[in-house]
Amino acid sequence: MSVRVGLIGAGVMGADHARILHDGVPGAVLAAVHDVDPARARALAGECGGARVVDDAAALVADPGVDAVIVASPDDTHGPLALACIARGKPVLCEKPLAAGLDSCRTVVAAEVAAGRRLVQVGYMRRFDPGYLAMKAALEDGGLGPALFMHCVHRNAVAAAYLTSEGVIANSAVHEIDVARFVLGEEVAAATVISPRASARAPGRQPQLVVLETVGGTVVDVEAFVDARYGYDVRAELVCENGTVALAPNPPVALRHDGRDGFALSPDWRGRFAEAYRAQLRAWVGAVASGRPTGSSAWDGYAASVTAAACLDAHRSKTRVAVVLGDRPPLYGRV
Ligand code: ISE
Repeated sequence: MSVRVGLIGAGVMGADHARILHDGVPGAVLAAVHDVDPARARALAGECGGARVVDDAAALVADPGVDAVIVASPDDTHGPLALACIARGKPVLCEKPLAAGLDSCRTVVAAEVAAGRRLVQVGYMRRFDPGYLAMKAALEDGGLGPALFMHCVHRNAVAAAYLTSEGVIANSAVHEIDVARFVLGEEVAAATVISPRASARAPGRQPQLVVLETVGGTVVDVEAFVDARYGYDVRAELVCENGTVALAPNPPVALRHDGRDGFALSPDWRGRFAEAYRAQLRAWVGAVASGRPTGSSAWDGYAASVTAAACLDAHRSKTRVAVVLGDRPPLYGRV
């Protein structure tokens, strides 16, 4: 029997999830869509197999024809909707962040712990990217020895005018926070942030250099620059005691066109991480069907948000700030 998925939020990411689900996630069907703009919900539902349009987000969660929910609505709705799904015992794939604000993140974790089972997966899709998975496998294989550095680059071609210097950390670099915890299998102990001047094209926000120290002593540096113009560019290299492992810099084919010889870059994350998004949805649907959770947990979502908040403190105070997570509930196993 197919998992009947309800989608809340038919914007950029919601539409992407709906299309991937419709195009081919075995064992799942898009059953219902809600958006604050009903016309947008109707258009997406029509494009993706004619799902029902539901007027109200709470009604979609409660709908007996919906087995599991994708939340891709604005950040401040994530926490309340995750709580509603937990209360109904419905699995939820929630776009990042887990919730707006650390108190709200803690409330979601506490509700899940009280429910006694993992229902929340946070959409940190890089955990399903073949490159990061291979990097993690290479580290775990042991031949490279312990990791010393993880060097990361996160560049967007363009970003919304409203994105601030803080948003560069909380909205973009937070992906490196999550994936560094995933690859290294460790929590972050402290954060420092250094900011260059703003670029002329975006005088209202500065690029950021985030430096994280893990509890085991690995240093992770992240250049986050959302006005790079030339394309979407994400890189990572792990430097270990006996060697290095890096994400392959180029797609499988090189292009000669228009007087140039080189590699095409995606304009944004949907193309660069297309495989990761598909694998994430497949894994989530598999987890819903089997009852064995996967991906970034509510605790991972909380830890990423606490670490991002420490980075924001470090950015404001220009000091090194400790990351304090508190005790990890047994429900979540190890990092
Ligand atoms: C965006 O919100 C995302 O989540 C993308 O994955 C990230 O690369 C981008 O920088 C963010 O703005």
